[in-house]
Amino acid sequence: MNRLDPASLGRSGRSPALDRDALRTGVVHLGAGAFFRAHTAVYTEDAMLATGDTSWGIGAVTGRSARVWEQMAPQDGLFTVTERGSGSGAVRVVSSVTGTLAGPRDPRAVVELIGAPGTRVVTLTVTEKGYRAAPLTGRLDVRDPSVRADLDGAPPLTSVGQIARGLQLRMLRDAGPITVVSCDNLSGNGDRTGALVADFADALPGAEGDRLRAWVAESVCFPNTMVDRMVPATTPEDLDRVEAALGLRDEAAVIAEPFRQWVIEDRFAAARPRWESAGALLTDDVLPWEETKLRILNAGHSLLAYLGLSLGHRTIAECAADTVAATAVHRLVHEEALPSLRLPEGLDGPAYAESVLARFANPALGHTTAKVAADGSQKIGPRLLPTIRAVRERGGEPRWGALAVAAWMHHVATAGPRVEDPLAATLAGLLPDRRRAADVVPRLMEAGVFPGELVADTVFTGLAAHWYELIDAGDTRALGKEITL
Ligand code: CS2
Repeated sequence: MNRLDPASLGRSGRSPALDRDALRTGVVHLGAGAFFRAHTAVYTEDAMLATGDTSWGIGAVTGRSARVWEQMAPQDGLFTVTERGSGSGAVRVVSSVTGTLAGPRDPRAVVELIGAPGTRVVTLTVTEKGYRAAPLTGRLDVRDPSVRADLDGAPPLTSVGQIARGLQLRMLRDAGPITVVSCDNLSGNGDRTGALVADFADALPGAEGDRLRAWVAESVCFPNTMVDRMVPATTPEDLDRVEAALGLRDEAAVIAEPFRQWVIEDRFAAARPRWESAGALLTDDVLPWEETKLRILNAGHSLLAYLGLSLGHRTIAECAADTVAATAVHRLVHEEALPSLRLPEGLDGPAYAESVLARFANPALGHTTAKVAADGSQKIGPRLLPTIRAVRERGGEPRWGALAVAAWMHHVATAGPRVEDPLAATLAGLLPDRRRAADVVPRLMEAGVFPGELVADTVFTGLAAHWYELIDAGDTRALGKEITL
């Protein structure tokens, strides 16, 4: 079977939606994984199609694994998105990527691309852990060996290093202002990225850092954004199904739910794609959107994944169909998350929450609990802790937030050193020999994930220990009784 690329597509009587000869690279994207392909790349293609302005082709930079480069580069950046769920559509060929760079193999080319005068926007989806920030402070972890190497002048491999060195090149060449758009699930993701770049500059020797910092303050914007689309990992069966539908082999195919959303703070240092013509919302107040999505969708997702794993479920949809897990997530979002939020203007909170729960139940998506459970040490903070703190500030008991934390701890204790988490070694090192609640919960409270005030809060830690015990006992009836009470 022929591989998807512009020529094979042409031979099959079709052509990419965009005129590839007219495309210029205006955007550099760091972290060209499945989410980027199903979200940012689609919005950018739609914006170019709607406006006819083809100067926003994307130079896509892959992360640590060479796999993504091997998927995309031989296809000249073409790939497909297939929607699964109600109203699911055909296999769509996306053509907004103009080139694919393997970040680890070609770090100098990444810096060069960010420094190119035609580049006016950098977008990034590098996941929570990709920022190399300490979970509790959000500051750049300058003791991390890769961060250190980037600071010492090696061709940069970390995302913050790539951005900072790219900006430095723009400064030196006078290539003009640029906007860096973080699209990861962190609250205040743009502000955080800006602060990390400033931390990087501060850690550079003397005048070099001062100069970079001053130029960035003057010439770079870091708008906050909220991104949303559930994108599972593509499976070999998915690839075969796409091949059957397309008539060509697409190794870079992605599967996604039909829903997508992007809310972007309208704060740009230079020109940008007209993403609003592709359905994005440009606004000056993104924080309520970010917080609402993180505390309802992402927090609910994490609770379903951790509790679901302890109940033996493989997919999020199976969890959503399980009365015990579904009730727990319903109670987390309605009883604790919603009352803690400043909602975006005009958004009906309970209706939003219900629409999110309905999306979890999408049986066609095949989103696995294992994928959502990954990197918990980086996800608990932005998703769950603000809700838990808000409940405590009101003098309440954060039952459902504590259940999510306990379920995460149980997952960590069960997986041991095999847990998929950048802090895996630290977490495994903290685990006591005896895996009882009284031993595990206080130890994992010291993982650097929970702030001192929560570690010292016996109402919170007591609830976590209680839930941990119930989960660990494996008595689903007893657990169900408490949750549905
Ligand atoms: C998920 C997110 O894997 C996870 O942690 O909660 O990737 C989620 O699917 C997206 O944020 C949805 O927009």
